Amino acid sequence: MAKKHLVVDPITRIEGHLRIEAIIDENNVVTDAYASSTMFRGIEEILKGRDPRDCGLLAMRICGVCTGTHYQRSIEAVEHAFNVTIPKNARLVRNLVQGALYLHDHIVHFYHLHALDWVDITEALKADPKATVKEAQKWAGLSGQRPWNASEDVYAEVQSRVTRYVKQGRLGIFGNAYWGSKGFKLTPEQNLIGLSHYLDALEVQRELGKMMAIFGGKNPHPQSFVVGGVTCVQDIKNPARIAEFKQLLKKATKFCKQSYLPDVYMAGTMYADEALEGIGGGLGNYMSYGGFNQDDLPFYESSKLFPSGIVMNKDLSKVFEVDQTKITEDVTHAWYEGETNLHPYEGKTIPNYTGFGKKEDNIAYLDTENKYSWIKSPLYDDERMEVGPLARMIVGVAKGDERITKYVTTFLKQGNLPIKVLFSTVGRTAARAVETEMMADVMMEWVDELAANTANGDLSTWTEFDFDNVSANAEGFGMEEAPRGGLGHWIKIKDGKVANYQAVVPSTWNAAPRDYKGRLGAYESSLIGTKVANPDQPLEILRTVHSFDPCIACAVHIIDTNGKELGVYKVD
Ligand code: NFE
Ligand code: MG
Repeated sequence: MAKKHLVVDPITRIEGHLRIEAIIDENNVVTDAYASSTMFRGIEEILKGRDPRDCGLLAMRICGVCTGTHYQRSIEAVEHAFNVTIPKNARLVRNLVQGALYLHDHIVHFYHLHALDWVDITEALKADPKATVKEAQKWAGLSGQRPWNASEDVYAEVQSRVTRYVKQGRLGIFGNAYWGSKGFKLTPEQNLIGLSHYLDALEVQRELGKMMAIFGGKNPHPQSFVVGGVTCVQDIKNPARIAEFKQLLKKATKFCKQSYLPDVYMAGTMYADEALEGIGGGLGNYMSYGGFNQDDLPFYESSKLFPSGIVMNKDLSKVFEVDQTKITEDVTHAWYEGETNLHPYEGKTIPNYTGFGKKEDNIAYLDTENKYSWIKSPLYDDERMEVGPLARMIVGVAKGDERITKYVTTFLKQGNLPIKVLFSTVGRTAARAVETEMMADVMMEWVDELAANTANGDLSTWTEFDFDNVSANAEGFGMEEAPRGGLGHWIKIKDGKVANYQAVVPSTWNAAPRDYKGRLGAYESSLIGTKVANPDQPLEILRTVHSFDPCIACAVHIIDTNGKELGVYKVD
């Protein structure tokens, strides 16, 4: 039997526009895969010629999801160029706002973007509510927790609510998924737990948005950060505001420990066979830029909550240091023109849309021999890298970071899972949950530190600098760990204005197409070897791509209206 060419476009339950084409063999195993962003944005170009102090507010419009992280990186790039170090309160506030973004993004990702790859909602309707309580106790019990919102009444109510939708034929947010696929492995009771927590997480995410707004002024797109510090002076002075933040953090922490982690134990155990086979593992090269300043040195000298480093070929015995000068972007297979493999300081964003390739039966396929995506291919020292929560956990463990090692080993021990499971789709999803718990715990320390520091009378929020004397000609970068992985902004300033601006973003690293040597990007590589239970329902492809939490707006940083096929899915 001939190979089949699958097209999944658009990939839903992500941010932005992503198309996957996969070739599957006669056993429905993926033998080749291509990831393409079908959307172009031009924010880097928009920043040229501006006052560097304005970049943060514009650069954060790169994304509507991880908004505050771009804001901070942009401001840090300018602070780096100006040699400005921010005060302690500003560092803590920035950590807290970005920490809340982690909790928000990861919880929304697991429940609202990824859970339906593991959980079959229609099966949940067959569950016995009483047995479901027992089941929830079992998974929460692995880490000594009580289960989140678990009672027969709650589960029966969730069932009857969703049954009403189903009977009325309006599944709403649960419509058009691959219900009934053989790729789903949870029991009806486990599916009901997942469904119930999906609904609860809708409320939790609202509270997490409030946390970002307390110190950010608003959310999304906070606006209380400026070059030199933060402007939320009134909020850090006010113990009631800090207490409000802390209260919301406590609730989110509880949800994380009683719902998120137990559900990941549950899914991880039920899908452990795939994890042990390494399904979705991909490149095996992991990079962390390092993230969250732990002291008040400039960010590029500060000790980090997430250490920086590179692990190659899944070999945890060696960690290589990250040197930003070794980052380049290749555009051989991306819809851009000009010189390739440039460092971001010299980087160019010149669109060159060459369209799709061959057309068969009215379906245009990607021109994979040539250019086929709006995403550039970043390289580190001429190597492909995966970034994100899994990379952070792997680099942390390989570097012997005490805190990360403790959270990872506790998770694996309690779940009775070997470390090998990490190198898989399941592992990527589990790593995100582990770091969410760790982040929630660390944030409690930061908020206490902020409260103590302000109570001691330190109310400084801004470091003064003389713009006219620092700005004329300079360059700088901001590099951090955004929720989805290493994020860098590079700025060159000439005559006090932005001369060049480049952002290399987590989803650029992960969602990139092939490079000039024909090597696969992280998504592409992770799909190879995946078995699709039913090619009419490419659930397994979605599960692995979703495990990276794609954000394509970020990755490409104007919308192409040509050659876009919405909802096309083709088997030939
Ligand atoms: Ni648009 Fe983002 C994050 C950044 S991109 S969500 O996290 O930076 O992958
Ligand atoms: Mg870029």
